[in-house]
Amino acid sequence: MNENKTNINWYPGHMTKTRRMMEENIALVDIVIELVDARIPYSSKNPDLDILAKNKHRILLLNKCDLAEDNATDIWQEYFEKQGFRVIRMNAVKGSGMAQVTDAARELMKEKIEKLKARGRINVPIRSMIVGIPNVGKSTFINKYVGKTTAKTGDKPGVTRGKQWIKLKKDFELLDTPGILWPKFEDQQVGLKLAFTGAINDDILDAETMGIAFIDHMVARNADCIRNRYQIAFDTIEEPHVILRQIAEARGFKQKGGEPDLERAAKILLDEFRGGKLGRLTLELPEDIDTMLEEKAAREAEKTAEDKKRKQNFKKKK
Ligand SMILES: Nc1nc2c(ncn2[C@@H]2O[C@H](COP(=O)(O)OP(=O)(O)O)[C@@H](O)[C@H]2O)c(=O)[nH]1
Ligand SMILES: [Mg+2]
Repeated sequence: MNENKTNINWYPGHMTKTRRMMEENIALVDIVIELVDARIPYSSKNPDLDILAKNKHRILLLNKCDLAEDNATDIWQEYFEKQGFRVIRMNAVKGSGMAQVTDAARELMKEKIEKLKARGRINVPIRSMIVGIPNVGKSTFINKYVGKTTAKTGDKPGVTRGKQWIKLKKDFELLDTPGILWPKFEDQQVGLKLAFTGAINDDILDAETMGIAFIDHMVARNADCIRNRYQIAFDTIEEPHVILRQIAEARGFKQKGGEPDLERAAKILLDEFRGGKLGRLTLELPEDIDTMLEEKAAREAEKTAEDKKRKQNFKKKK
């Protein structure tokens, strides 16, 4: 992806406040359940939660599995399990994977609960909260998970300081509002993938730039998904903007003067990707992340070397 063409800055002003609230809420729970987007499991994972939820049990939900490639999801599941996460594949819209969440939570808490019971405690509720970046499916998950059978436990003054808990089972309570986490800001590629999936606002980039970046990304990985969807032929070394033009022509999108309407084509392309119409697509694999991080480290090393040289030259001149 061209580093210069796009310059995204989506740093939210109120991140400090969010972080503080998150810390307070995490302190109240036993388990932090993070949702990530199975199409971009790395890019949609909050970078700071490892520190924020340091001493907590963690469950990772690979959500929107229905939109991702199964074999890629297998790879990601293994990747995160190796890092010590309890991983559950999820389609929050359909409600698949839900029962596993409660089971996993009970299992994670088993030892602690047994200890408490041995000391005479009768009911030991497991408390958890849902967190994740915007649009990852938190509300959808909670609505489906909670269903109609449960009731809010309401305020428990003194204990929860005004927090609302949803009692899901006799032994299971969920904080009723999810924690909205900030996305990664570390790399342009991450930003673009967040934009492709709709995790960050569309108005950060103009549609045409985003469409071209998306084509650039997809053509290298799976050109056929675009060829098949729009019934167009192109070589994988073709310029992305030419492919966007082909899409506009294939769909008959024209501007007033008769020129292909690239903006409309780009919007449709992204919409169709998000809606799963290009097929089930995972935009990144662990190996891509390794490459990205290596490239980033190389860039930084180069910059440090350049800075050093500049400083030396400056000294020499003096
Ligand atoms: N295909 C698919 N769409 C999902 C899934 N989970 C959530 N969505 C959709 O993603 C969008 C954002 O979901 P929402 O729950 O509002 O995300 P939140 O911002 O994290 O609360 C909505 O259009 C949901 O219907 C899923 O597992 N599969
Ligand atoms: Mg929501």
